[in-house]
Amino acid sequence: MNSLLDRPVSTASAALTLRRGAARVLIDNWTGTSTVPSRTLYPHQWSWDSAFIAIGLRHLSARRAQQELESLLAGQWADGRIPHIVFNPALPHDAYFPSPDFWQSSRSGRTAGAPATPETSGIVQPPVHALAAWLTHQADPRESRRRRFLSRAYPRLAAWHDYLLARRDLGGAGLAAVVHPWEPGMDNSPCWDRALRRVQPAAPEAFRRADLNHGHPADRPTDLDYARYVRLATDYREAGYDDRALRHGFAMEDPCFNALLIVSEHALAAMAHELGVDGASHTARAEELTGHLMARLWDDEAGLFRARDLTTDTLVDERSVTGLVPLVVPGLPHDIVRRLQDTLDGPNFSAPATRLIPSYDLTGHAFDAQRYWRGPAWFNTAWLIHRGLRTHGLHPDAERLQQGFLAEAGRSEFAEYVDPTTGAARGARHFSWTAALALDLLCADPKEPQP
Ligand code: 9WN
Repeated sequence: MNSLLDRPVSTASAALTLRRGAARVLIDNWTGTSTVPSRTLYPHQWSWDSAFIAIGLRHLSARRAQQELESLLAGQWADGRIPHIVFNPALPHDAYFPSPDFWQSSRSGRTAGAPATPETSGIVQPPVHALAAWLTHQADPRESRRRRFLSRAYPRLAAWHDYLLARRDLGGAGLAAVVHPWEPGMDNSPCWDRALRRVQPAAPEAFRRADLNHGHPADRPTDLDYARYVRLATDYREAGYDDRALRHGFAMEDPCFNALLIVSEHALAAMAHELGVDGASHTARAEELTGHLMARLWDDEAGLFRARDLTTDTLVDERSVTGLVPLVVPGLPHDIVRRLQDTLDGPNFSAPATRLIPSYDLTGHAFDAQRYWRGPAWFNTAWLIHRGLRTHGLHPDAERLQQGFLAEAGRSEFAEYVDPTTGAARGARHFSWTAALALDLLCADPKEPQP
């Protein structure tokens, strides 16, 4: 891999140092078939992490980026779901909780279509994969065609989206729902607090956390939160992971999750075009979803999107970065784009010290600058919003965010997240998607066509 590090670049020396550091993280976290988010805290393969990782990895090795996505897709279930974790069988069960013997995918998920191997979790994460696959293809179309990367990935990614819209439209309004706080990827967000309070916690002796072996308790969810996560996952497992067989105790339409589905439908349309098949249904679906997103989740008064709690059929009264990520949707009307831009610049989300975007309202009652998803700034959401700013031609704002991103990623040693008010590093260090997305900002052609 040294040849990758030594590739000639025309950037200034600070950018070169950052680029080398980011490449080093990705090389160190590569297992041979995929990349772990963190060697310590998250030692298996995670779904949306792998998509973000591929987006950066494509600048080091397009082939390795393809393998990253292919190894995730090897864990796909016959019903189309892409599980949120694909477990590494070489690791001991106590390396991470919940482990394969908790999810029991090959046994409890057999009817729903879980593969016999590898073992996986039974829940999902945001569908950013088709976007990642398309960007990976674009990084080296010749290598992609040689390996038939798109023709193998496209049907699987289409099946994934079909699963989300056929099985997860729990509100019956055309959007995909998440059924566990781990599914929107922003696990500990105050957005889920009220709904979680309705969930009966699992008994403390029913599980043993592994995250506190590596993470600081002040950064991580509480034991009570964990007990509720365990209850929801146990109920799902006991229903055979069949979305038709239980009334989910937690069901939300999440703005970020659905925005990524829209962007990924546009990416599927681009892939279909490349493969010479008709992609009109993907474009039509993306447009329909955009209409549903605005009709169901836009809060005009607040100037951002909100999650909808399907148990009460009400919008969640919290301001979170999930409500700003839909800026990444290409077909948003101009007035919504302008309102989102104002919200980004306003008192709830503007953090001048880092120029990053907090995960939760800086003035909110539950704001906590260090506990994950309750305030800290994350690099994947910054990357998505940066892409959205560029998509809508807001280049000076995009440039400012990019400067903040690169400064904080480097200063924090590619931390999992940072305190948005000081830049202090929190969570894991040498975190893969932080490195991958920094690499992408350093290497991507700003004129790259966006699907
Ligand atoms: C549970 C791996 C994952 C990310 C999530 C992030 C965190 C896991 C955890 O780490 O979640 O899936 O144990 O806290 O919230 O977005 O995909 O990096």
